[in-house]
Amino acid sequence: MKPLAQVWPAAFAERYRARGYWRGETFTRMLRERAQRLPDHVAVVGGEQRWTYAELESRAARLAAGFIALGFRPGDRVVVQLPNIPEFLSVVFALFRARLIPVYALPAHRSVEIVHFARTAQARGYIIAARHDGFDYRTLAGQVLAEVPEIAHVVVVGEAGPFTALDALSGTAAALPEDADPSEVAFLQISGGSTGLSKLIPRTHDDYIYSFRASAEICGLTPSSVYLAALPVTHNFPMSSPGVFGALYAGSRVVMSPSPSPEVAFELIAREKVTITGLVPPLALLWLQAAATTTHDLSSLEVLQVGGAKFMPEAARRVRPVLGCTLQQVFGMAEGLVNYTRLDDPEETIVSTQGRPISADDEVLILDDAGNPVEEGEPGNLLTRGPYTIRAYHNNDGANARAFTSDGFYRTGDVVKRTPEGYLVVQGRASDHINRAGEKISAEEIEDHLLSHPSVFDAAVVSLPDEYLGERSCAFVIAQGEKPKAAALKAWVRGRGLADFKVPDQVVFVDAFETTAVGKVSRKELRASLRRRFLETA
Ligand code: J2J
Repeated sequence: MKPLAQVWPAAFAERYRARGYWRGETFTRMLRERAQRLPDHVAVVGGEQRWTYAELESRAARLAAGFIALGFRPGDRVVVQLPNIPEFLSVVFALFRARLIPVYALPAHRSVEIVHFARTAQARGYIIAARHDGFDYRTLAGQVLAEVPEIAHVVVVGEAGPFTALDALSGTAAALPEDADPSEVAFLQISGGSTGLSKLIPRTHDDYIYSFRASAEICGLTPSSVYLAALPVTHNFPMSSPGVFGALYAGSRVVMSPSPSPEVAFELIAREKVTITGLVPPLALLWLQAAATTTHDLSSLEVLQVGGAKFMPEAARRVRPVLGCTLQQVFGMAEGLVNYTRLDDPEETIVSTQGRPISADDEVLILDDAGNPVEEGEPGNLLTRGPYTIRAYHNNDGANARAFTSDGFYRTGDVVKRTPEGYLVVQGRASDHINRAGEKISAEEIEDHLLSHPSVFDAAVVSLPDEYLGERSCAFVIAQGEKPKAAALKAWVRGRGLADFKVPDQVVFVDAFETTAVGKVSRKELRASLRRRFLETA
């Protein structure tokens, strides 16, 4: 398959190179260089395993040869759905080494999502763990294969059943291709899916490595830092802000936590002397609560990053007194732009803003609905372009026409205001998704699944404020014929083969939806008015 493109206009690419953002690094060279410089330094810890940089590199090289021997060809796409285990790193570095393109899926994804990613990316491979968190991914792989026979190989970490065991892969290094061109697409990341199904985000070696190299610097990572991957590592935040890749870039140690729960993570923090980790706001609240009574020593923790959804100032203020570390707010997106509060910012900036961009060349526009710049300090729609923000989704002309302006700005869908110091404060969003504890849910996608139920005449899914989750999802449903039970509708959505976090938290039956004299209101207005009326009467 030919390499995928993500193309910046030549003048921009030249500028990003001239300013030293794009340095022609690749994932493969990055790991090789670390393995040469810090061969015996521990790169990753997880479960019973502790691999040095040299070991991680040799495992990746062996697997890369194994992937080629299995029949993959450079350019092939491979869906990677792995939990937080060291093998995630050996697998993806092996894919990079063999010039295969990982497509990242979350452990929570089920057949609907995986089939969609596999089809959209035209994947030829699928890599899973045998089991995780009580779920058997081999069963899921069987369902996916039945729908996407183009997947030639399923590779399993652990007991492989009918598939290929990762451990059994072998091949000769001689068959490996040349290293990638740094401007090539290295992998496909998935979008939060604000409208309809998730879109695929092509990121190049050049642009992504810049984003996590700069992130590692902003977060002060060094070879003596220890990064705990608490959130699922295939998500863009724990992957790159600075995440596991930023940590490896800096020669730090990565600790893979199988769960973000305080019970599991606190023990790892104490044992491995973790210095930095990242959480979504609901988990940060849980950690703050648990820290009060824990017997584990958390004193090594220097930085707690919180992002993915808005962290309220009242909660943010408690981080330093309770955990004794610096809070860093992170406002980022898999499409590119990432904002950080800086470690030495005044406490007030840290608790009340979502940070400022990584790069001096991150262009930020804050526009009103007519597309004109708002007055400084006023809220408006955030648009951005820059050295690590994509110019287009993979193979999706419709979404590209909506999400990007003709001069290449990405419409983030977020409503923000900017402080005089250039820090962004997230006010809300224009798009209609639900940000449930950092997991983005498309209202449209869930409405479609509800509408497939024979007793559903119409459905509108909205976000409601939730004390713990930040937002929860609520489906307003007009029934036809016999009214189903709320639990039955939830089970219906789950049974369609969707990630659990997408099942509506609440179902409210209504007799009719609002229409206006001129006809039906837009779905967007309808959702807004349902939410308003519900909250007024609640
Ligand atoms: C409010 N909303 C936020 C924040 C993200 C680092 C951190 C997060 C993500 C991420 C990421 C927010 N306050 N602090 O990729 O590298 C909402 C916005 C944004 C959307 C992107 C990273 N941090 N958000 O969350 O692609 O609405 O990336 O546009 O999953 O999350 O979601 P996603």
